[in-house]
Amino acid sequence: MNDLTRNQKCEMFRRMVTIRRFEEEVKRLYRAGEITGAIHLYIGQEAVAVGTCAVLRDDDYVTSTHRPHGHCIAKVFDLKRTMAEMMGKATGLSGGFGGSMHQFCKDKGFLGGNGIVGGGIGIALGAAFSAQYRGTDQVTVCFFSDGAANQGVLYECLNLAALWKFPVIFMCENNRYAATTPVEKSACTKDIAPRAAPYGIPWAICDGNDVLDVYRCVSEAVSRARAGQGATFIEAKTYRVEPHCGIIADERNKDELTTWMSAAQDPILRFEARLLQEKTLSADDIKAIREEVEKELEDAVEFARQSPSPTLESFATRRSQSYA
Ligand SMILES: Cc1ncc(C[n+]2csc(CCOP(=O)(O)OP(=O)(O)O)c2C)c(N)n1
Ligand SMILES: [Mg+2]
Repeated sequence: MNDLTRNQKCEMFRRMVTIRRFEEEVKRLYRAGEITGAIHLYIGQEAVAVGTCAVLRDDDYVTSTHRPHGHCIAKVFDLKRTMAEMMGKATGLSGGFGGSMHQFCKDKGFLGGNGIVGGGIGIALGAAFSAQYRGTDQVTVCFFSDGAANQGVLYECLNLAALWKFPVIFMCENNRYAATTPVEKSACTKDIAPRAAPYGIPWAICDGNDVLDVYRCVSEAVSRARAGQGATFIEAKTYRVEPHCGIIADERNKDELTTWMSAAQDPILRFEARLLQEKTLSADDIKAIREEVEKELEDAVEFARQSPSPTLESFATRRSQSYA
């Protein structure tokens, strides 16, 4: 994409590496017992969150899923408070009461992860309605995956979004699995995005492992939404590299996994190769970015470890703030 500056591409690369390293660290801390509860890792899908959120403003809205860390980092970019929330600490984005699946940040328009598959879709519709009603040009992006694409709420929301021309983008991350069910066993068609066609909603399919392709596709959708032309449905073809969550056995074909993690498919390696090839970044720049990310991650873990646990009083304060 020629319209992106060096700084923008650099920032996109940094955020993708940050998400990858954050997730690897979460996995390690989970195994060490420092993070508890269920965790769903976003490794392999970094280009979707980053390519999408790079188009958005701070006052645009995002709704997420049970796999929210990547979306949260891409939109909010506060590693300390995100890691503190993972550890259930009072300094966390949700005051330590949300954990992995319920990170939330009103100031940056991050309307939360969601333990209910498809639960974010109706919330996104409400946020889009609110922006339209208030006469702003804010856009809402609703992330969900192939499993959620079979929930009835999606089709109720597509209908209303089309009818009332809501400024909303339905971003379906087709990562090929819903828990252990491959998409071929849950979807009657190869592609999910054309399901928007009968509602008159424009749709597109992008390479979810190519951050620039995601950015291009979302840019068009955001322009349309800001111009009052309504919703878009995007399907990003990607792959969930980690098992569904910490407790479920992974019975996927190992060759499939190897292919998606190869230099030709891994979203970070692909972007890195491109940045080097077009001389946007040098090998030294890449090394420096990776080192900075390590340092920021170390600081975030330390911040989370040193933070206090929430108290009952902080729960009451948080509730009254949330509804203010
Ligand atoms: C309404 C509802 N049904 C079932 C579940 C259990 N569940 C949690 S995650 C998941 C799979 C979701 O798959 P998908 O939408 O493809 O998301 P992905 O895990 O690929 O990100 C299921 C069935 C749930 N949390 N909520
Ligand atoms: Mg899925």
